[in-house]
Amino acid sequence: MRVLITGVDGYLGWALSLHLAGRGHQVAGIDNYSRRDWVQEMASQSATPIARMSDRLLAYYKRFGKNLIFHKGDLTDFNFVLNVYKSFRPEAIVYLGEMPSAPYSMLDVHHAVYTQTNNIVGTLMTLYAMADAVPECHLVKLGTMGEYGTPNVDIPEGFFEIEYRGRKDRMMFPRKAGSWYHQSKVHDTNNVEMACRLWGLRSTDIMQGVVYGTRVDEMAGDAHLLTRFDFDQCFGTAINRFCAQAVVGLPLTPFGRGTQRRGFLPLRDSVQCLTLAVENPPEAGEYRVFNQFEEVYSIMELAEKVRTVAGRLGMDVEIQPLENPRIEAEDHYYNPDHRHLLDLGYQPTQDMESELEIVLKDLLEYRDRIEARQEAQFPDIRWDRERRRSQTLPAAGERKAAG
Ligand code: USQ
Repeated sequence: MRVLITGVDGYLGWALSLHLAGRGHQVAGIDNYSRRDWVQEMASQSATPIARMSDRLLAYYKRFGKNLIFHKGDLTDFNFVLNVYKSFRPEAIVYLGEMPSAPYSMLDVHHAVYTQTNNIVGTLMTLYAMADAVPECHLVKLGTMGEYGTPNVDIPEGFFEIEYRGRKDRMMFPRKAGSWYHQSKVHDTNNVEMACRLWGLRSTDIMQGVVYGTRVDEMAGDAHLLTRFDFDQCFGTAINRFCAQAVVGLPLTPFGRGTQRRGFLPLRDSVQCLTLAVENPPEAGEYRVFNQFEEVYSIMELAEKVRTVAGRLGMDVEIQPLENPRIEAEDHYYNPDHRHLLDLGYQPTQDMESELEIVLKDLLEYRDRIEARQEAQFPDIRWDRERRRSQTLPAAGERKAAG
């Protein structure tokens, strides 16, 4: 199939491009390198060294042949997007090209507005470009489990039956996001669902849990093929941050009591699930939702797991909970459904400890790079109105770290 990946230079995008190429798909990718800029803005860097795109492509061509066409450009530029869709004529678009960090979006008004503009406008441009150029194409849109928040009821996959005053309907399950970033995904969800209903487009909206890990098999043996791995307070996710903290001897930092529960999945499973979605498209006009995660854990359980595995590798790791900088429920009910991907053949890795061992061993090689940006790990972006980070920051993308 011809598959276009937006955000191909990112954590998931690069890994997915390798996996799809390994399965014989023809891949095109779009990126404007903003992830590199955002992480630099946070005075951090990827633990794994990321080559410039031209070198990444050379390594890719060596392994998979010349079946990745790369376009540098901005997803909020309609003419650019339309021209790429017209020339490549994708059969599936995997839309990963969004600003993915909750803390980054909570920094200040500039970062909140930037996040929502970039994410919502970009998705809307894609819906219009699809309708104009490739109306049969399948949009695999990356949403987040965080769209639902943590309601005190079971969470279905997207829709639920509602009965009110004796009448029944099937409605989108209510969303209750906890950051401007998560909220941007809710708005995307509403827009994508409406475009399917009005224009007959087809889409799979992926409510993905927290991803962790350094590898997919296709990266083996070539450091140029590694994907990025962030550990700073904005772009590092909880488990990845814990692993980075472990290898440089910092205490692991569950926020608050660490009793928050989330769905998690390794990078290799994320890529497997996105591929299943691509290879099993919905009907024209269908909008479907996949809740994409493997298992639910509390943050403290994860910190314990990282400590156990690091201990086996000879690292002496402490867990030191920090006052929670976020406003989020710590003790809450959490029971999301996740049946659709299993029905399509998703085989969960189910071995978190082995995966953590791979991550820790990979990171030990790049210990110096984590140590060099150690300060970027400390969380000082706060959710509450009164105690938000006090310094005045310039608009997103304009602040560059020294060095
Ligand atoms: N947390 C800690 N300590 C840390 C970092 C995070 O306790 O050092 C806690 C947070 O308070 C939160 C949980 O871990 O309760 C998850 O935080 P996270 O930073 O790993 O993930 P989150 O901000 O929710 O965002 C990440 C990705 C985002 C994706 C989302 C899926 O950055 O792109 O949408 O995971 S989900 O969490 O299911 O919404």
